[in-house]
Amino acid sequence: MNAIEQASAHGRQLISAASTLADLRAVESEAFGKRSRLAAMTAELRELGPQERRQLGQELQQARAALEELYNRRAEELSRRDALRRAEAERLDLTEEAWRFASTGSPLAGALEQPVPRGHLHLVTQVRQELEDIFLSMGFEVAEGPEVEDDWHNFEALNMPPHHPARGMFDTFYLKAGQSESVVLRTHTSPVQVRLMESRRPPIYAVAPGRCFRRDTPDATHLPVFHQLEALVVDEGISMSHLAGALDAFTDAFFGPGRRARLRPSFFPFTEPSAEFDVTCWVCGGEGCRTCSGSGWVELGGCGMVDPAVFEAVGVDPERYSGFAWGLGIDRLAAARTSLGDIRELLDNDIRFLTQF
Ligand code: FA5
Repeated sequence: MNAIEQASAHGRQLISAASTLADLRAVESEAFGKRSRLAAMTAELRELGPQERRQLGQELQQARAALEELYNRRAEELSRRDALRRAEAERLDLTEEAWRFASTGSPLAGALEQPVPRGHLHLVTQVRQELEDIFLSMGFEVAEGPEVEDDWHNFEALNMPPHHPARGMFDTFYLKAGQSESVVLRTHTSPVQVRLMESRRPPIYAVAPGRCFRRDTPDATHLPVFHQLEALVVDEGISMSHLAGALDAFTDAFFGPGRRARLRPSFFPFTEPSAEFDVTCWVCGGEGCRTCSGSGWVELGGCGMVDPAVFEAVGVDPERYSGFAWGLGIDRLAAARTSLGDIRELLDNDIRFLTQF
């Protein structure tokens, strides 16, 4: 019994002397494992008679169990202490005092002085903001509308009732919401025209930039997610010459002199007459290339005089008011300004490309 008590005391002493988890693990075997005095005594039990063997065997087992319990408790305590020590070592002291110290004396000083690389707005965002500035300076207000639209605003109020063939011009993403095909990702910014006219009386002089979505196959001039800048002017006595004049003023402000633009007759259900607005190709200068499909011109937007059917849908008196509208492609404007041959590059996220702008 005395020997068992001594072996236990030795084990307890080893366990409590360990000051880290690693130290503790290192003494486990000697404290109560294979290399312990208790293990040696258990081996010697063989030499005793059955009565003594049973009794001492039990004592040895209890002593071992007590040491094991002590070991586990100590392990828990040390692991908590280790975690605290690690957290303390990894703590960042961001007080002004610590900062001053670091930026003077310590090896950290160099690292802190490295300039943090600054990002900047994406080219499309820069162009969008510039367009807003141009039109604000021309007396327009900037409006916006939702990207998830209902059928009324995206199509019907724009003189495209259900099954109207012109809906085919817009390869639409439908959302699973409400009645079948009643909620769409807007295919253009023209629904903002409808919202503007529904919410107030003329005069209206507004532009509305925003994201649009179409199931278009990406190519040099098309993206499935792109941006348009809608314009809407509704007032008494507005004519096509106001539309042409506003586009001219915009072309000069955005491109500077030297870029040729033209209006080409076209069709949209919500404008009459309608036109397309083209500029000379920025890649070939008008000679014909892949970007302009050989024509020398690239289409930047559609425009026209607001169709009286649209005025009627939103409750504006077509006898009293007239108006013009357009939708320009912002991504194409960005490409035109930077002579970009392929607008897919805008989405490649190649830092070498993006840092040029
Ligand atoms: C429209 O979207 C009409 N809502 C424009 C409009 C507004 C006409 C108001 C009359 C009055 P269109 O589908 O042509 O029209 O698109 C207009 C412009 O958006 C295009 O000229 C082009 O610059 C840009 N655009 C259209 N689809 C894409 C696309 N997939 N990727 C990039 N730009 C596009």
